[in-house]
Amino acid sequence: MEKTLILLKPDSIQRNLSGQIINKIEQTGYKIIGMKFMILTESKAKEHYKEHVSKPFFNDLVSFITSGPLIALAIEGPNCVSKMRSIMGKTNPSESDPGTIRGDYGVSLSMNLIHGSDSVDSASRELKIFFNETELYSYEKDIDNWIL
Ligand code: 3AN
Repeated sequence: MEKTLILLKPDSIQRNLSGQIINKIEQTGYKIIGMKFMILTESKAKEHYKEHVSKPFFNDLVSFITSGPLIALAIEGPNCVSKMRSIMGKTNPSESDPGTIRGDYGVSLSMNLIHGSDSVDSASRELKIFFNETELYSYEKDIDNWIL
């Protein structure tokens, strides 16, 4: 089954929005199979954002994501990578549609509340940075059969 990594970035916690964002994710019907409250180490942050290493904003990205606690979520369900990307909204909150997480709550490009893996391959790589296999839980929900 497809899995993806979601991060509620430090601004979600600072702005007391983590509950609302988790609520939106839960309302999709997709399954939370892992959840962790943590402060990311610099080395894990660099590993997570390694595709951006040459970008001018890389250092700011690493210092922001390590600046305080975040919540890492592992989500499972058919097509969950692209579904989560669509409920997040575009990278720049000012271009994100109302109803999306960034469109409703985002205020800046660098502090845009949430990360979601952008492909199945990225999800597989990124999940390993945040979770061990034993920290991801397989369980049944009655609505599993309703999500196609
Ligand atoms: P997304 O998170 O929508 O997949 P990416 O992967 O292009 O976006 O960028 C990763 C993160 O880098 C974004 N969430 C955002 O916080 C930050 N970012 C992207 N572009 C810029 C930029 N031009 N200036 C500052 N920060 C940026």
